[in-house]
Amino acid sequence: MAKSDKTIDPAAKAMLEKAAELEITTAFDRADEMKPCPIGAKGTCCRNCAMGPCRLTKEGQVGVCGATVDTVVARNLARAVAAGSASHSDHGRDLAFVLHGAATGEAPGYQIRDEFKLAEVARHLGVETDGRTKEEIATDVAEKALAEFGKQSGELLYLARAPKKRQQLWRELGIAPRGVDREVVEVLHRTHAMNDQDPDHILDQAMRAALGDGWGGSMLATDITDILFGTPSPLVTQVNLGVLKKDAVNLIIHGHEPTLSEMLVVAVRDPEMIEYAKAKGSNGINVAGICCTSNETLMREGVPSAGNFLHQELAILTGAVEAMVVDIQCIMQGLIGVAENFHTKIITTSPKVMVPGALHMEFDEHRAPEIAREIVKTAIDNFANRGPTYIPDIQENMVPGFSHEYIRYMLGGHYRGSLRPLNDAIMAGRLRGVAGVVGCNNPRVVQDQGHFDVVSELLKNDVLVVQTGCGALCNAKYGLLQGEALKYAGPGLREICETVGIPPVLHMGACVDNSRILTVLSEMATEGGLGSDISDIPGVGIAPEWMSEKALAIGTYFVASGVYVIFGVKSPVEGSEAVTDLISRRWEQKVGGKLEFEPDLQKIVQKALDHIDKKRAALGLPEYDSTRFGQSGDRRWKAWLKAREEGTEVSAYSMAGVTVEDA
Ligand code: XCC
Ligand code: SF4
Repeated sequence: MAKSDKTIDPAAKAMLEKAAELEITTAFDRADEMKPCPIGAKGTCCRNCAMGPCRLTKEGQVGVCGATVDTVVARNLARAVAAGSASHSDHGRDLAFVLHGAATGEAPGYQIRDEFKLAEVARHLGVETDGRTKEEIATDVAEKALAEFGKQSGELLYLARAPKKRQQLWRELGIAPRGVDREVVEVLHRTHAMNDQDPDHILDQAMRAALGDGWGGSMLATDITDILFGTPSPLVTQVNLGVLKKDAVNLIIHGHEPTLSEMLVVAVRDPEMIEYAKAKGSNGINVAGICCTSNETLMREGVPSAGNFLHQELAILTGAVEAMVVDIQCIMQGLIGVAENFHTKIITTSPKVMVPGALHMEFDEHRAPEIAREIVKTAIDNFANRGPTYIPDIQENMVPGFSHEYIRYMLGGHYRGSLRPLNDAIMAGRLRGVAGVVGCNNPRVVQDQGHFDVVSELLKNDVLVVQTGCGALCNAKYGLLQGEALKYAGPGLREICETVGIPPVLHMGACVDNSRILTVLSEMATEGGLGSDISDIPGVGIAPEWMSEKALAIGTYFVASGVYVIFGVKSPVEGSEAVTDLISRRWEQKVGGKLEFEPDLQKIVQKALDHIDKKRAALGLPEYDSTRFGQSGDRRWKAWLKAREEGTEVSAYSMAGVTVEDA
């Protein structure tokens, strides 16, 4: 495959050509050179003990211990789900510690920015709020949250946020998570060599651990992040490599936790720092994000995004990055090799993540502002070492920040905030259904093609799309996360977007914020008109370009919550027909949701639409008919589009403010 065929992103294409010219390899090349192990790819390699590793390649073959291929495949999937759950949840735990520090004054620089959210979370966690200071409440909230991780019995408090019917089902099946950590540990215990051997039983525990992530660790991560840094609401920012500046110090924040990156944003905006940067010959400091750190900071602070997962090495290839500051997760070790060709410093900051060859400047929440300033200063001092630069002049506007609170507010206002209009739109057939399209990039498939093709096709079919993680950053690059994207929408969806004043693709945050989607689904199910459980809703979850174990955890908690989830790329359980059947047909009988792997993008869309239509029929809703809607139209919106066509500068933000009254 020609280098430029590995991505649909013109900025990435340009950078891959640059990489070829400079003879620097990236993940795009390494994916070609590294053929995936055919046995591991199917999930049929077991290395859980030293009697193996056992590679089960022939029909009926068993491991030295006698383990069948079905057991091995199930164990491998369960372990991946546990690792993914552990990652999100450990991130959530660290945020709870920061909240505790912010409340007690031990973490100077952090504040309780969102008192409304604090009160809401306190209510969910059973923390008394009457007559108490926000610090007192936050201390208790942090302690209650931390206790959720180490809880040994009972069940997670947040399960009460799911529809009643769903909670009941979890209890009946014995998969209601007790404590976040306990369920992960139990997966590891059960999948240890020669322990739990029944695939169905093993994977029940995988669901339990995943639920502990979705309705536990991740949901706490989201909530606490909102308390500390504010609940997102729409704003305008930019995405793609063109956000890097030729004349400024460029600092990239990459990874997942917003704790340090928020402090870095404060530090780069400090006039003293800006002066220092100017004294060093630059024209100021520019900060941009990659991966989920980017999602966190762009929706709260408007920090532009340099791109999604596969852009991390490409950003360094611009030669314009003084420092890439990383914390946890999705950090390619290949960054070091690429950075060696330039002046770029890779700075690790998490006590959990060290990379040989990187500069380690450890983050400590007790002196966060000071460390942030040291890091920014290191980047500024590196500006003088910059060589030739090459920044593709490509960027796009995007409107991120659709938290579930904001969605409720935009649909019903401050006093009558509700998801009622959304349910009504689905019931009437203006919206065929909803889809969450999330997850990574994967160099085994063309970068961004899956996300773009699937989402644009769903929009055409009047499906409202919400996105998180690298999928959201992907489609932002192609203009789908702004008002102009209505050109992709079918007539009914367009009407809804015009009326409410939203883009057809809603950015809901980072990967831990998939928990926001759970909250929306739960509210849709209890609002009335769309059944009484998440599994009744005409909706799907899709991860077209997944690569991470975290994606498997997310997929699994959505399935266990009742959602049909389709993953692209390839199946990690291909080696076992029994497990493939178990996580689809059997799980659908059990929990109402199912997990399927489907590499063909067109088939993904077809399966999604078929499922949505099936759910519509089960609810007795009118059959979807695209010709029934789309006759109305917001005049201001049309004028806006026209102005845009004529080349008049109109900010996409004006869209976010368009209300029914304006129409
Ligand atoms: Fe990582 Fe969250 Fe995947 Fe992106 S989407 S590649 S996990 S950064 Ni989460
Ligand atoms: Fe082989 Fe069984 Fe050991 Fe796995 S647990 S490596 S299948 S002997």
